[in-house]
Amino acid sequence: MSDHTAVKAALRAQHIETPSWAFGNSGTRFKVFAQEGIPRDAYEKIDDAATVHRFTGVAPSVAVHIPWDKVADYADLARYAREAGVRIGAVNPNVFQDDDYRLGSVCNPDPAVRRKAVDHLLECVDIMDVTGSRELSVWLADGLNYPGQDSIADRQARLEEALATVYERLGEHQRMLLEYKLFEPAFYATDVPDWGTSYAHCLELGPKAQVLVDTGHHAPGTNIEFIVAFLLRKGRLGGFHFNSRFYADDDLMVGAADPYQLFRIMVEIVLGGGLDASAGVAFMLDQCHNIEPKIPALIRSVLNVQEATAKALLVDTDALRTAQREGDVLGANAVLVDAFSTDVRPLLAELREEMGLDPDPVAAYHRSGHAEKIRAERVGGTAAGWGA
Ligand code: PSV
Ligand code: MN
Repeated sequence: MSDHTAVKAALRAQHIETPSWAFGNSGTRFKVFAQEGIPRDAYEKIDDAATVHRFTGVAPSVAVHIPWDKVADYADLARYAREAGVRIGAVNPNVFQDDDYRLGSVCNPDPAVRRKAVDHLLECVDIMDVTGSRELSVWLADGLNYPGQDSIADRQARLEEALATVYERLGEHQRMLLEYKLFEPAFYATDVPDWGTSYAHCLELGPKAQVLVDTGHHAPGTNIEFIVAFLLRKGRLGGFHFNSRFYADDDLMVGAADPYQLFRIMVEIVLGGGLDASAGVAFMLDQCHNIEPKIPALIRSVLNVQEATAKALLVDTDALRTAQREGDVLGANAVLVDAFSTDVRPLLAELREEMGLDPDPVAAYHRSGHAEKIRAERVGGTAAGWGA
């Protein structure tokens, strides 16, 4: 696409969802470094998401994690979000932080624990009904640490049964996104370890079940853009959890480790029609900002996705197709490299000015005094942290 007006229209339409949990304190298993000005409840996390949206203009929704974002009245939380200028996006059930889940949640050998996990998943669909959320974003920490610990096959059967129960409960405009992860916390075998397993379960469930690709959840060297192209073509790419990694599931800012990989992913999205609203691909962030300030890190992350998308939109698709048809290996590759090498910052600055935004959202945030304001206001109470 070389028409800049069309590129800007596509960028305006692309929405990037922030994760409520990225606004809270987080860390590694070695240390959680507390920061000042951290939200103390779900309402203040929504305020922070609204701040990211105010400066970027393209982050109008925030994913919640239950029970980390548990409130007495979800309709009130949804109303609060609307008034703050955002909406509640994906609902993420948490079936991994209870002592009962030591041997897994929906794959647990104990039927009572499985029931408890399914009940929580169903409770999250109830929350979606109230908040108007359309995505139930399911990630299961289920798996095995040792060979022989449990039957891999039986666990698949339990998984199938639980997912089917939840799938049946989904409303007409709701869908289930099934996230996979190679390892961690299970170190020997994970019950949904890869996109193939997730895809197979989604196929069995029905059209409202789609695969969620968390970019940090693969073995090193995995060609993620292949997965994206495949799933998109089959109508089963539900969305992303964007982040970047150097080693495992590092949850660093998307685009920080490998902007070229992010670009390649976005090229497949653009070429496969994944930016069209009808494709239903949810662009969500799933990150932890352990040592850096959280709001500017999330603003930067949104901008990184936008930059990669802008470059992907600048790929000269006619030249690409011609080179591909003619077997011009180097020519085809050069078309992609040219787009990747383009400095899209002026185009994005222009777009932001047209949207009534500051062309440099990170600088604008720092100038705004917002960080100082929340630091002064948010004293007392318990800062949200990994968990709550
Ligand atoms: C698991 O590593 C994961 O990617 C899932 O999406 C969780 O919901 C999220 O991280 C938060 O810990
Ligand atoms: Mn994730």
